[in-house]
Amino acid sequence: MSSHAAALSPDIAAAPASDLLLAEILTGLTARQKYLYPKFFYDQHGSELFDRICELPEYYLTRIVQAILETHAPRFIRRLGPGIRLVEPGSGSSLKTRVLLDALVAPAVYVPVDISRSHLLAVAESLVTRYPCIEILPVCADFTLPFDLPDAALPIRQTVVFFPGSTIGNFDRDEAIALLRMMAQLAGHDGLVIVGADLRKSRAVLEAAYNDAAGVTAEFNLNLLARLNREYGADFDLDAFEHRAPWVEKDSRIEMHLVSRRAQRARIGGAEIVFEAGESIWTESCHKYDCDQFAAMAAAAGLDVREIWMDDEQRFSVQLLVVGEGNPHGEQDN
Ligand code: AVI
Repeated sequence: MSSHAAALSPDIAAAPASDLLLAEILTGLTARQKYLYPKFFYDQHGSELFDRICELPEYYLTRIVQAILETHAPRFIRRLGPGIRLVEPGSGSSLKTRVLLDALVAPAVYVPVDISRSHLLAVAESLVTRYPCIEILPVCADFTLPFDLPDAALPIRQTVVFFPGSTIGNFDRDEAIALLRMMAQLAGHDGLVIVGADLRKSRAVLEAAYNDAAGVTAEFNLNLLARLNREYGADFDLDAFEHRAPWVEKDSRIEMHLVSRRAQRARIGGAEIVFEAGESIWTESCHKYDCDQFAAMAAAAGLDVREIWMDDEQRFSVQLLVVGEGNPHGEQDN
């Protein structure tokens, strides 16, 4: 192993300005069906709550993805050899990444990309200590918008974009295709995109996963409004909203909503938001796929499925995608 000294990027890209975010929030809260983008879940507290969700007995996803990665990823990553740049959009606590980081052949570079600056920095600092032979270059950015990859000190031979945790399912079809296209572009010529896609299963299992008995998912959902109160001076009454997450069969997704328990008004950024009793803010969709459907989406983004890793019961899939022939990103240099 090389003894390359790891370093935090000195100039982490700026997070999106809060007035732009407020404009997005107000657009959502004044729409006919009120909505907020799921990216707003992930302030420091929201990221901690999400980590707790991942430990819940009902939330099968994290454990299965982890088991799939542990079974398949190390050998695969070692075979790629040195000079890999591993880019992880929405890296969070980088927990699933460890199995890849442990297997990376030095010298290598890890680029965690996350919207929560404080969480990103805390995680990056602990990674520097844990992986002294890997250059850690955190980027604070909204990964749904184009962002630049930071320069690495080392020559890069191949880029692997790692997006394992089913977050692709939090986007509708067109958005998911656009995101896959952006990942293909980041991966560039000869690059790889590794994406987790949760598979369709029974209503009972799915609804339990998003309506846990301990109420952590409800707290995660409500933290959105708490965050608007903390950061944007809003005055939402948290007790006047309730978490709901039904499985919507025809759209193959769990829909998360915050339902107003009564007619009420809330103020944010100089605007007044009016709620009828029973009206909801749609906060997240969690799409579940079958493999053919996912392959069609990947193809629409110019990516071909090279391999699929699954658990024995075929509850979750990790898809290895390569830039397809005819995709202009295949011609691009990194
Ligand atoms: C981040 N994403 C993959 C989670 C999911 O399962 O769709 C977000 C989540 N929402 C509620 N629980 C977990």
